This record gives sequence, C-alpha cells and structure tokens, in this order.
Amino acid sequence: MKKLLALLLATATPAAAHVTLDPAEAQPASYTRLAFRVGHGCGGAATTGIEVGLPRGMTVARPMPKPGWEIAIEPGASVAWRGGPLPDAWYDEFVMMVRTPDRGGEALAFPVTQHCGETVAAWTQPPVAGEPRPRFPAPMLQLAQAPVAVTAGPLALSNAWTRAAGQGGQGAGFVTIRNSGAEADRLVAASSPAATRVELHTSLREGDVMRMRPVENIPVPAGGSVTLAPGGLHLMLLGLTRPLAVGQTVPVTLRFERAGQVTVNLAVQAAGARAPTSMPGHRH
Ligand SMILES: [Cu+2]
Repeated sequence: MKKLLALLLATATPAAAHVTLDPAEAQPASYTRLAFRVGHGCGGAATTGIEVGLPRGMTVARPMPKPGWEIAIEPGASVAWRGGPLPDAWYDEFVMMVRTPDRGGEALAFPVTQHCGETVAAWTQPPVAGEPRPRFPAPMLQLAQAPVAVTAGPLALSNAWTRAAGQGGQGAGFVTIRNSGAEADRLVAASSPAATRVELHTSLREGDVMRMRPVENIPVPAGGSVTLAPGGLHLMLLGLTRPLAVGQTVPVTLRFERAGQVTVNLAVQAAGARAPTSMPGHRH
C-alpha cells in the first residue's frame, strides 16, 4: 500500500524539499521548454517516477525522451515518467515542450506526484495570496501580461519581439507599426538600456548570402503599416549589456520624426524563432 509522505516530510527541513520548474516565467501563447527539477527523493528513498499534471488549456505538451525512463501521456491532462531509480542524493531534470495558453498574467500550476517505490510525495499545492508558502508547493509558471499595442499619436506598435542572446552579443528586434494618420511618418532612431547601440537595419540577399545594412530611417506610410521581421527590416541591438533570456522583455525606445518617442517591450523568444510564437524550426 502506498503511504503519503506528508507527515514524514512535515518534520524534515522544508528547504530545498520540493520539485521546481525552470523557467518560472514564460510568454502566453508561445512554445516554451519546461524543465521539472527533482533534487531529492522521498525522505531518502530513490525516485522511480514523476507525474506532471497539465494546467487547463495546455493542449500541446511533448515530453523529451529520457534513457531509462518510460513516458506515458494523457493528452491535455498529464505527462508521466517512470523508471530510474534516481538516488535521493542525485539531481535530474524532466523536460517537455509545451504551448502556453493565451492567458497573459495568469500563474499556472503543474501539480507533480513524485513516486519513490511505494512512497508518494504530492507537490500539488498552489500558493494562496496572503497565506504562508504551502508545505508541498506545486511548480508554478507565471505567464507574462499579454502584450498590448503601444501608441504614439496615430501610430500603433504591436507584435514586438526579439530572440534569446548572450551578453556582449547582438540581437535583432522586430515590431509592427501601423499608421492610422493622414500623414506619413518615419522611424529615425532607436535606443535600449539593454544594448550599447541600436541601429535600423535592412536585410539584402547577395547571391546565397544574406547581408544586413544600416538604413537612415524606416518609412511608415499614411494609412498603412510597416512590419519589421526576420529577413527584412529590423532593429539591430549591438553590444548587449545583459543576456536576453526567453520569457523576459527588453525595452526599446523608438523615435519617430512626427510622432516622437515611444517605448515598446520586445518579448524574448527562443534563439531560432522565426515569428513571435513559433516553435524553433517550425512555421505556423
Ligand atoms: Cu542587423
């Protein structure tokens, strides 16, 4: 018979005694790699399985195969790994690729049941505002607030994003700019606290090679729009002053000839992303 470990763990040191989720934050409606970190067994016993419950609306959850572990999927409900054993003193990660629901601002709970032979530990308690941290916390994923269109006069900026990159490197920023006004405008400069310098670039194909070239400005036609996108116009973030990590946002201030200055937050997507919510290597 399985015994619940609650009483046993209640007397153990609470520090580090839980299953955690990496990363803790992600963008809504985007493909995200989640790693469930298991840093201990159940009160000394080796881990022989974990079962991860999926939050409502998480229809895509693809576990990464793991040598020595069998995978069981219940679509839309749970993903489980059975195998090991993973000794109590060892550490391991259980990884899946998910598509997060389009519910920006929501905190998603992933109730995890950890099996150690006959013993079970249930990490299933979401935190409750105003109450102490639960003794058996469920791993949580905080979804960023859904990006809203930023406006400057007749200009509306939306779909602002970039890709993960390392400190000291460079990144390309993308955004859609719509001009509902009767007069054309031009993007003339950009800056960001995350980059030493931000240039306006276009991409040109020369033979088989794509090259980037600075442009003086980017026109935004009256009653029209311009889309900065991979393979075309983009913001070039040079000399990154900090790493750009998936799930974060990067503020960039754009200066328009007529509309003036406006700051947008670029949502950081995976390194290979071709579109704001795409999975690396896939087009949607
Ligand atoms: Cu460039």
